[in-house]
Amino acid sequence: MRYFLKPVAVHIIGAVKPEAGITTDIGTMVVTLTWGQNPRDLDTHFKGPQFANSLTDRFHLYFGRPLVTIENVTMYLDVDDTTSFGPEILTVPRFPVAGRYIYSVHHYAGSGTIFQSPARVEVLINGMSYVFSPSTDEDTNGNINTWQVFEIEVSDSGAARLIPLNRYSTLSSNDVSGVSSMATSSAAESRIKKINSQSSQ
Ligand SMILES: [Ca+2]
Repeated sequence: MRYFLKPVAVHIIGAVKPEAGITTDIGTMVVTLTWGQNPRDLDTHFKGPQFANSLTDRFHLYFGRPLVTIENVTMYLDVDDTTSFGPEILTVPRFPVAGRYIYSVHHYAGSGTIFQSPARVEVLINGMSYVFSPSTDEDTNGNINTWQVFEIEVSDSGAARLIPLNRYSTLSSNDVSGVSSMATSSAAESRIKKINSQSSQ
């Protein structure tokens, strides 16, 4: 007779080495971003392959493009909260193709930092919960606005592996996740933000 370990919720707070990968089966993923009063506007960014294993043809799901459909799977961001606290919820019904998917948080507007807020990211995948939050303030020069939180590596067989990243950098909203996205000018982005703020009031 074979026994199987019952899945146990795992909480990952702060810096975790990338090799501490966790294997999960393919399935729905829900990512919830919450934060404090300041900065008032943090943003969800999610990037992944448009075709299997592509590192160059990437979709970029964020407030400017909150719905992305690949292979008949629609991934979506529920709302762009611009007035503190969140939540912003990303739903991935299933991973449409093999490859690497990266989830990042970007400080768009408002005083304070991702570290001071502090930002908090909860990942639910196949009944497991993973919670990420910056453990220490690494923003020594006050310029860091991007937190690459984690990566999901999906194999050709469909197995998904969550890999904590906890990388910090300074990027424009267009460049979050390190791969240049489909063109959205800063001016266009500001207009989108303005419309969203007005509609949420
Ligand atoms: Ca936001």
